[in-house]
Amino acid sequence: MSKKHNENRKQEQLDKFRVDDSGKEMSTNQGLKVSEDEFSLKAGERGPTLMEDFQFREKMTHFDHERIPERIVHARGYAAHGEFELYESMKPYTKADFLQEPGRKTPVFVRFSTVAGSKGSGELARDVRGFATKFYTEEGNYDLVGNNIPVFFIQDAMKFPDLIHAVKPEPHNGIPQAASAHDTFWDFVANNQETAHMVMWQMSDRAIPRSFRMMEGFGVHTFRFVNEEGKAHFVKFHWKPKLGVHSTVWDEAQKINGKNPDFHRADLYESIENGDYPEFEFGVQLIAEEDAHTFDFDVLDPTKIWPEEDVPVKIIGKMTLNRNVDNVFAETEQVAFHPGHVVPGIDFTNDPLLQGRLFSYTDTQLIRLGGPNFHELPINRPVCPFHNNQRDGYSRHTLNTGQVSYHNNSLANNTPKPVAPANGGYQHYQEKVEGRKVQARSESFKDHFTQATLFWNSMSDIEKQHIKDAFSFELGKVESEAVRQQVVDMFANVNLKMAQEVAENIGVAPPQSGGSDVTKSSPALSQENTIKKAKTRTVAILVDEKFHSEDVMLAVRGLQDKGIHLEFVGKKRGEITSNSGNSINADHSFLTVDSVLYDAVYVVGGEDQDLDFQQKAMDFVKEACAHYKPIGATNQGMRLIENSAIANKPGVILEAAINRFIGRFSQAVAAHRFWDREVS
Ligand code: HDE
Repeated sequence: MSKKHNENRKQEQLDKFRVDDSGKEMSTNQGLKVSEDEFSLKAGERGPTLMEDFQFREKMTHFDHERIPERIVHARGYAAHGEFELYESMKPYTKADFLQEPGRKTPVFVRFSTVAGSKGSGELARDVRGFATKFYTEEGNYDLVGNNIPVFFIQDAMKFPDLIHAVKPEPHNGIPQAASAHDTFWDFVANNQETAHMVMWQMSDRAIPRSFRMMEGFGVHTFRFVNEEGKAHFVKFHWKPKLGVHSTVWDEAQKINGKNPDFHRADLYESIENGDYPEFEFGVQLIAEEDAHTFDFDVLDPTKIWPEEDVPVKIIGKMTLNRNVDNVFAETEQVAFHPGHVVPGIDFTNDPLLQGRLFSYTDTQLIRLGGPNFHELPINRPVCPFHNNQRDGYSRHTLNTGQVSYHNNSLANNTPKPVAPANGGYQHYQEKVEGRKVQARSESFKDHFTQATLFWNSMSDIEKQHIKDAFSFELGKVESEAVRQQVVDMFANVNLKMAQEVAENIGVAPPQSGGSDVTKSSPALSQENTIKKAKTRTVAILVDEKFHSEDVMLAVRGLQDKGIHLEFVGKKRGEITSNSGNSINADHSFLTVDSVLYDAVYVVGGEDQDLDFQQKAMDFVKEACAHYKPIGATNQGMRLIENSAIANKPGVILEAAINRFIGRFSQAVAAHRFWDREVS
């Protein structure tokens, strides 16, 4: 096994497959130079196209076959390359080579996704986000195929097709796209009550993230770390974004889907292009095997978290996403993740959800990528060499030489030969198992509500309000009164008052019994306690003719120094002249952007601002206000807002002194939202 440690190895490998067609002569796929590419071969200028036009047929046939099946779940996704750097050796717990030496860097590829929607659906759906990472280690690919929510809806893979059928558009009319707000999803929830905990997360702000860069990631299942001595620890994996965990509000999310359905991918792409590389710290929670039974939940149950206050998250490394893909189809679409792609030192547990996934992912690639050779696609190739006796199949690239393709053999000296565990060969953890063959749910998996209430208890008031609003929205769209009633009755087990308030909003009887005596909370679950930074936030500067040049330039410099990304928005795109005769270029007009696409608004205006500008700027500001966003104004912009109803609200910074404005406004941007603002 090669021990060459080179974090650029994946890039170097991919570079060999890159082709730049620009400036080149055109040819067919057979290398024949093409002289005419606009007109097919015809019998006479107005005659029929001829069958012998191989060039037309090649071009059209290739086009006809351009699409592959989209992923059955997680179809809508976006990815980037990066590197993972280890801070602290995990040697006491695992022998995984990439987790041994602090400072070691491993190339990674990460794909973020929504779950329910089709490949072209809006990215701001209320949904779970996929967070799948492929580590190209020297011992083979390790895939951590996680989500941004640490628990799952169901406990056994057997139910996955049912869950997904329930959330996808209903089969009789194909409605609704990328939405859980419909009868079949909630019917599934009420009749499969292990969903309770995850549904609480799904109704929370976690399901409408501001950015892929501002989400946590979780391995969800309990995995095993196994060290050199063969000792195992149970482990849960975490990604913690350096920018904190932040969300949109639901009204805003729905509008973003219309204004820019590519909002999340554009945010990721542009951040990387701008050099604002997204960073996530990698954390592990560890439980010694012998301690696994000391908790009030079963560590094999994927509907349970290990509260961070009970089992601390040890931060052991950092991932930086620093390179966009060259080609979305070749990389993002063809990447094939699989929880079964592990390396020595990382192993599975008997979590029945994980066990089922170990079958499903390869199976799905066979249909999606058209055969068993998808590991040869550039994005899926390991960076270390691989040899075995597997041969042939659709689209085989490798030219395996020689006579022998079987084992054992003598003609090739019995090679390729298996490698002993001591030399890096993978050996399954030798867990002792014993039991009758049964189809059953373990008794220890039957508490569905304790942690759902723990989650509820951990929320701030505004987060609780958002959860109630989300339930009211989602259930408000359910036609069946019986389903609505079943759901509120079910969630009375989480919190009676919550369920009663939701019932009032959706026209069903408030449940009279239920409630929970769980009082425990976990502050780590609330986004109120997250990291807050102005860095990489985007601010729209609304500007009109004869703006105050000196102030604006100062403010722009000051805010950019804080890492804030600024875009000028005017009545039209293009040049806008200042009071001193110089000009700026408006990046956008009120026609092409909207307040929902920004984190905050800064109104500058201008001496010549006309009624049209005033009206559009106020609409922009009012919407930002309704979404609790920071609003700043100087110069003529201040005058505009001073006379409006929003002037004295929290997070509205009206400040003539530019230096003070920069300080106060950037602090407001860092705060993200002003929930104590009353909005009508
Ligand atoms: Fe997946 N899941 N899943 N899933 N999943 C797929 O694999 C499946 C589950 C997750 O960006 C599919 O290549 C089953 C949990 C992500 O390419 C498929 C079960 C978690 C992605 C599949 C689960 C995930 C997938 C569809 C229940 C979080 C996108 C296309 C046992 C820990 C990866 C594909 C990417 C994709 C099956 C449950 C995460 C069909 C059977 C739990 C992030 O194989």
